[in-house]
Amino acid sequence: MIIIQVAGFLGCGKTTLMLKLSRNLAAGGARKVALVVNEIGEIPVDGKVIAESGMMMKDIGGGCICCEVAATFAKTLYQIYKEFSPEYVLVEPTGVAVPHQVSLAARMSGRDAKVAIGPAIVLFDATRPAELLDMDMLGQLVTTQIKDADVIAISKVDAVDMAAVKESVTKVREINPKARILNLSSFTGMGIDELTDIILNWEI
Ligand SMILES: Nc1nc2c(ncn2[C@@H]2O[C@H](COP(=O)(O)OP(=O)(O)O)[C@@H](O)[C@H]2O)c(=O)[nH]1
Ligand SMILES: [Mg+2]
Repeated sequence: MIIIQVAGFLGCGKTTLMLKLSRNLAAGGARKVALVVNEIGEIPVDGKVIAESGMMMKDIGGGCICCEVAATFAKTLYQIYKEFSPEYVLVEPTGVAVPHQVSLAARMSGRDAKVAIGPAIVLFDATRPAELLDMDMLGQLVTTQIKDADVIAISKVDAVDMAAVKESVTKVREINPKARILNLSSFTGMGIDELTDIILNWEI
């Protein structure tokens, strides 16, 4: 069971991407995919939509899965493994979560749930690069998220021009020289197949 997190600051498009990506990964039922969403006052996922497409979804509230409710997260992963045994679990942490801590928390369910950690995908909202990186506290958080990423998706590229996309790419590249960077729009579908291929071919 491979755990893939879709991280990034509040409003950058995580939930919207998770829905598209999970469908793509599931490939009409060819693969089993579960979703875990950790929400603290964020826009909830429509559980009915998920259930209809044969996937499993768990919602964890009451704190952050990388700290306060890490144990609940680990238990939830174990439960998913026992009940559903999917190939992939897509995890949406809260906007303030730090990817390596989420990975650590996922490992806590470890041996029992036969968990392997897949790529940490971090979204970077192309519509507000300055806001995300230049403010003091937020800038530090977003910088840490970017540093922790295996894959950085410049999100909402449909809403900005190419120059703005390039500006975001340059900024995140400075912070993380190693991560794979791709352009994403969950509205047009751009980047979704590429992201799916990255996940399917990821070497654990
Ligand atoms: N233009 C554009 N807007 C998007 C895209 N993906 C999400 N959004 C919008 O961004 C807002 C936040 O999206 P959401 O998925 O809830 O972000 P989250 O807080 O990171 O889970 C919503 O109004 C979405 O409709 C995209 O690819 N393009
Ligand atoms: Mg969300």
